[in-house]
Amino acid sequence: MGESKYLFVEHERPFKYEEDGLNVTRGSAWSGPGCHLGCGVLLYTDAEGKLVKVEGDPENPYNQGRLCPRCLALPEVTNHEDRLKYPMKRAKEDRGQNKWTRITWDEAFDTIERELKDIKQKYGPETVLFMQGTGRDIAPYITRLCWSYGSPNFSLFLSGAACYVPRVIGLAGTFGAFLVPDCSQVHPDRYDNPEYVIPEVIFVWGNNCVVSNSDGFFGHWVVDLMQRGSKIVVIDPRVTWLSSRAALHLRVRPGTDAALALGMLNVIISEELYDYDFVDKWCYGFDELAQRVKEYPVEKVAEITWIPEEKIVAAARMLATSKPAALQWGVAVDMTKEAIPAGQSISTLFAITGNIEVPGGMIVPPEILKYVGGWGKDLLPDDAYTKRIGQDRYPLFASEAQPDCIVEQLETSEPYKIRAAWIQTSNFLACMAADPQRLFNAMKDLDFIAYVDIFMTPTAMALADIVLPAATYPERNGIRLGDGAQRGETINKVTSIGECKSDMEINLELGRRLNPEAWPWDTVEEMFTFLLQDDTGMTFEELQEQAPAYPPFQYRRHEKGLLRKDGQLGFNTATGRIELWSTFYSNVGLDPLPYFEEPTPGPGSTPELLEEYPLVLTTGARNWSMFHSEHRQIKRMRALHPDPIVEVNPKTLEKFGIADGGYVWVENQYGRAKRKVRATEAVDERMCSTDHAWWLPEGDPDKLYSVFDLNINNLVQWSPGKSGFGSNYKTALCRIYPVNESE
Ligand SMILES: Nc1nc2c(c(=O)[nH]1)N[C@H]1C(S)=C(S)[C@@H](COP(=O)(O)OP(=O)(O)OC[C@H]3O[C@@H](n4cnc5c(=O)[nH]c(N)nc54)[C@H](O)[C@@H]3O)O[C@H]1N2
Ligand SMILES: Nc1nc2c(c(=O)[nH]1)N[C@H]1C(S)=C(S)[C@@H](COP(=O)(O)OP(=O)(O)OC[C@H]3O[C@@H](n4cnc5c(=O)[nH]c(N)nc54)[C@H](O)[C@@H]3O)O[C@H]1N2
Ligand code: SF4
Ligand SMILES: [Mo]
Repeated sequence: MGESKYLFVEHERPFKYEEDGLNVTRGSAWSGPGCHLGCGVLLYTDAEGKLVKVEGDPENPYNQGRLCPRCLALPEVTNHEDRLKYPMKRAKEDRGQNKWTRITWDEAFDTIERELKDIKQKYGPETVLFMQGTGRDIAPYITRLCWSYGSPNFSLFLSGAACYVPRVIGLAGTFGAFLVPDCSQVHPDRYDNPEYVIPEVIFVWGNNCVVSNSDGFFGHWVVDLMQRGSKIVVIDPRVTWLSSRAALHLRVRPGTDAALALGMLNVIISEELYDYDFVDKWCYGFDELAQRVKEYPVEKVAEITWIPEEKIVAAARMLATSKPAALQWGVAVDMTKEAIPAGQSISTLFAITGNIEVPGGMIVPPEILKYVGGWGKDLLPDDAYTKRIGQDRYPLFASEAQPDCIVEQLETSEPYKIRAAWIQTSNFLACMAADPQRLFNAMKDLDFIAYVDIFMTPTAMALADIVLPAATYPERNGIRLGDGAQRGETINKVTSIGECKSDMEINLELGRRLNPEAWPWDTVEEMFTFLLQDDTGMTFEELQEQAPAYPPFQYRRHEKGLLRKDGQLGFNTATGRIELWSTFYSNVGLDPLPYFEEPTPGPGSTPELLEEYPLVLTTGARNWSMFHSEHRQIKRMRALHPDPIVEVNPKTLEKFGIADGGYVWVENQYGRAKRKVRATEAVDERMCSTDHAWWLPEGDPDKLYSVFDLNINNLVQWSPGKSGFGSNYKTALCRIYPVNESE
C-alpha cells in the first residue's frame, strides 16, 4: 500500500483469525438485513462456512464493541429457510398470485436484458423507473444502472422524499454543506482526542437515536457523552428512554417543530442571547430573520405546540448559554409537509448561537467519495435529463425524479407513459408508499417489473414478473465511504446461501449487458477499487485489511478557506455566509426565511374534523427489533414486538370505552389500519402513536400477507410540501374503534 493520507487504528488482530475452532472475520454491517450504519462486527463461521455468531468489534472506534439485537440476530436472518434462494418468474397475468417458477440466473438476466432493451427501443429509456428503498450501500450502483441505461428516472416511492434528503437539501441551501453533531466520531481516538470538547448540551430533536441509530449516528454516543457530563434536551411527543433522562423534555404536538424552533429563535433574539460576533462575521440576513421571528411570540407558540411557555423559554436559554451545543435530529423533521422550513428553523438556532464548526458543536462531515448523491450522472445524455419526472415543478430535486410526480404520471401517462420498473431494496407497498392501494393500482398494469430482495415480500407478490435473490451482508463484499459514514469501511464475504448474488454483482452483470462501456469491470472488487483509488489510493483488498479508514479532519474550516472550492473564507453559499435568508430558496421562488405552516389536516388547520377524528396521529417510531418491514419472520425479533400496535393514553381509552390489548381500527378520511392497543402514559391524551411497515410473512400470499389491512400509510396521502420535499407521514388526525369479530 502506498502512502495514504487516511488515519487508521492499530489492530491487535489481523482481519481474519481463528478462535475456538471458528473462523473470525472483521468487517462492518451494512444492509441487508436492515440498518445502514456500518457498525464494526466480527463474523464467526464454522468449518462448513456457515455463519454461526456475530459480535461487536471492540477494536472499531465507531461502536466500540456494542451491537443492537438486529445485528446479534444476523445468523437467523442469513440462514433463514424463507430466504429467496434462486431467481423466479411469473406470468404477467398471474401478478398477485403465488405462482412462481424457478429459473436460472441466465434466463433471468436474458429476460431482463431483452425486456429493457425492447422498451428502450420502442418507447425510450425514460419510460423505465429505477426505484430503491432507504439508502443502503447499493444506492450508487442503482443510480449508475439507471443513468447508464439512459433513464433519468431514479427515485424512491416515498412522498416528498421525506427521509433525510429534506434535511440534506435544506442545509445545503442555507449552510452550503451538511452538518452533524460532533460526538468525536471523526477521530479514531474518539473522546480522547486532544482537540475534542464535550458538548455542554445535546438537543435530540424528533429522533429516538438510541433505538434508531440513523444516518451515520450511533445513538449510544449520546449515552457516552451524558456519562461525560453533557445535558440532554429531547423534543419528542412521546416519553422515551432518553427523554426520561433528559434535563428538559419538550412534548411537542406532532408536526409543529417549526413553530417551536421559531419561538425559541424569538426568545434568543429578543433576549439578545445570540452570538453577536459569529452572526456579524459569518451569517447573512439576520435582520430579516429577526423580523420574521417576531411573528412567533412564546404564548402563541405554546398554544400551537402544546408545550408550556416556560419550557420553551428554558430550552432557548439553555441552548444559548451552553457552549458548545449540538443537534441530533431525525426523520420526524422531514415527515411533515413543510419539512424544508422546519429544518431551516431548527438549524438556524445552532447558527446564531455560534455552534458551527467548533469541537463538540455542529461540524461538516468530511466528504470522501464523489458518488455521494449518485454515481454515474455523467453517463446520462443532456436530452435524457430533460425528461426527468417532476423537474419542472420542483427545481430543488437535483438528481432523482420527484416521487409524488411519478405517481401522478403513472396514472395520467402525461407527458409520457411509464412502461416498466426495476425495484431494488424497497418493499414499498408495506413501507414507503403513501396511500399504498393507489400506488398498487397505478403500477399493476406496467409492461414489466423486476424486483430484487432478500425475502419474498407483499410488493413482489403483488407486482413482480421476475424476482432476484439478493445476498445479505455476510454473503458479499462491499465498500462504504462518505454519505454520513464519515469513515471508510468494507463489507466482507464470509458465507453463501443458495444462488443468492449481491446487489452489486447483479447490477454489474446487468450493466455490462445494457451498456458495456459504462461497466468495464470483470468483478465487483475491481469496481470497488476503481471507486477507492481516486480518493484513498487503496485497493479494495488493502482497505479490507486496514478499515476503518478515517479521512483527515480539521475544525473551523470556514476560517481557513477549506469549505469552498474557490478556497475563499466562509461557507459554500452564494454569499459565502450561512444564509439565514436563503438566496438559494429565493432563486427558486420559495420563501427565503423559515416559517411554520399548520399541518393539514390537523387541529390547527381543520378544527371542524376534530369531532369525527379527535386524535392527532404520529406513525413509525422505530423499535429495537425491526428495521421497517423487515424482521417479521425472525422469531427472536418478532418475539420482542409480536403485533402491530397503537399507543394510546389510558384516559383516552377510557373516554372512548376501548380496552387495553384489544384490536382496533385506526382510521381517518383516507383509510384505516388494524392495530393492537397498548395503553401508555407515554403519549398525550390528545394523540396516539403507531408503528409502521407491517405485513404478516406467516399470512396468505394471495392476500398479499394482509398488507392492505395493516399498512398505516392507508391514512397517509401523496402530498408533498411546496418545495416538493416533506410529507405528512408523522402527522394526521384519526379515530380508533374496536375491530368486529368477523373482521
Ligand atoms: N407511516 C410511516 N411510513 C414510513 C415511515 C414512518 O416513519 N412512518 N418511515 C419511512 C422511511 S424513513 C423509510 S426510509 C422507508 C423505508 O422503506 P423501505 O426501504 O422500502 O423499507 P424496508 O422494509 O426496510 O426495505 C425494503 C426491502 O428491502 C429488502 N432489503 C433489505 N436489505 C436488502 C439488500 O441489501 N438488498 C436487497 N435487494 N434488498 C434488501 C428488505 O427485505 C425489504 O423487503 O419507510 C418509510 N415509511
Ligand atoms: N430499529 C430501527 N432502526 C432504524 C429504522 C428502523 O426501521 N428500525 N429505520 C431507519 C431509518 S430509514 C430512519 S429514517 C431512521 C429514523 O429514526 P428516527 O429519526 O429516530 O425516527 P423515528 O423513530 O421514526 O422517530 C423519532 C422520534 O420522533 C418522535 N416524533 C414523532 N412525531 C414527531 C414530531 O412531529 N416531532 C418531533 N419532534 N418528534 C416526533 C417519535 O415519537 C420518535 O420517538 O431510523 C433508522 N433506524
Ligand atoms: S446500529 Fe445496530 S443494527 Fe445497525 S449496524 Fe449498528 S449494531 Fe447493527
Ligand atoms: Mo428513512
